[in-house]
Amino acid sequence: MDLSRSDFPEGFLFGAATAAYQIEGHRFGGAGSTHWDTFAAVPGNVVRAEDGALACDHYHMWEADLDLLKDAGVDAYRFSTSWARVMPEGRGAVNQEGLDFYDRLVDGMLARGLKPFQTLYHWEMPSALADLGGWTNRDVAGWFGDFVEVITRRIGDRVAAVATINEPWCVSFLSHFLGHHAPGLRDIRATARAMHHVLLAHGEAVGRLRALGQDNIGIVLNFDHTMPASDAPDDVAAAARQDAIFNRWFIEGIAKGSYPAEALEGLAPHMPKGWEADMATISRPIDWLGVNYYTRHFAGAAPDQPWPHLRDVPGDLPKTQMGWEIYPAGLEGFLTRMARDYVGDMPLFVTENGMAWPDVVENGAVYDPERAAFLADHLGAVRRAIAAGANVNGFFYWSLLDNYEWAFGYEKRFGLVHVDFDSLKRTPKSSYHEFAAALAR
Ligand code: IFM
Repeated sequence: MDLSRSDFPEGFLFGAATAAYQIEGHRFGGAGSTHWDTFAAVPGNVVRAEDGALACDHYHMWEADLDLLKDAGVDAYRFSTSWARVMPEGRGAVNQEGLDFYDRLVDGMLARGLKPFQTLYHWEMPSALADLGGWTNRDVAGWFGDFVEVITRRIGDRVAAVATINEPWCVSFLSHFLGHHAPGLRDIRATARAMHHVLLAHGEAVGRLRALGQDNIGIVLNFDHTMPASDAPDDVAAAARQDAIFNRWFIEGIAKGSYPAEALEGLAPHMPKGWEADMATISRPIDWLGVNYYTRHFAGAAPDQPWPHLRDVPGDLPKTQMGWEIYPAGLEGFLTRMARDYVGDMPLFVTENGMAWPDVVENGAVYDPERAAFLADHLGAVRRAIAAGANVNGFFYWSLLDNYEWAFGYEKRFGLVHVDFDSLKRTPKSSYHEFAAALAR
């Protein structure tokens, strides 16, 4: 990898990211059931019906995993704290074992010189709250706020930065409209409510965090470079609708206190009554914005289908194991677009970027030049965005470890470190070594 730290501004943070349910092993330590446990238990939802019960057993192997980060020479670690681990029923009783675990984990990061970047919700909706409608229930904002207070009182004094929600589009649209993620709904009314309530919960969390004296508060949004399938006006309009739903809804709610007209045209009839009054809470000021970026998509018009009248059209660039096109220019585009259209000089972090590849261990090693090239190309895009004036402060590779890739189970390998899901043995891939060497230069 032809890169070094000196290619980036002084103080630029390099890191790797994970999420609780994807690595910890949710059956350990008194965690409560989540909607992912029950979603995975239904045939057809998840490859081989796999769940996060064991995952990478990070719950027991966290020290070795933190050592991997330290040995890579990264500056920061993006992790999440599971709601259902801390409050097994989602509200009420607190699981002290869960709090103790995160307390040890944060101390372990600090002992290794790693800056803790915490995410408060990376998809572990406690089942007891899912029973009450989860993200479709307006009360979720208050339930989430209570959890935020409990975990922040325990570790907030030591985290370097905190994000409220990871990828609200996935939490809402992917999970309630497309049905690919838990709770697996395909219902536009549930979608509109989830898309609004997830932002309301974000705003509520910002308020609770500020009241506790917490600073460096952000949110992590995912973006997908959207292009029209052709120059035909119908396809151009379809791409604008897709862009509004995926890329604009959440950032406009937060940065401007409004939702894009192209998305409201289909969602407005299904929004909860009086939603407009929540926009002040949703647009409470934040301190930084996390950008997750993986790929691009072509959108075509599907006039014979209900709103949003969209069809996916495959592109012809090389693809990752997920079938996602590799398109680094999209990352540069979103970083500069966020700065230009929404957040100005506010610090931006690339909170996730990475690729899945069918890596195999051969003679005790994993050779993945594809990943190193992907990483170098996307870091190049970050450099170009910085040169164009975007205030990008850091980059987190997704993911440190191969892990539970949600509906794809353990099949898709995103890690810098290979995990054998039988023996749980960790094997740093050649991309890990190349990344470490670039950071040491
Ligand atoms: O694994 C996920 C992660 O949980 C959220 N962002 C995208 C990743 C890859 O699909």
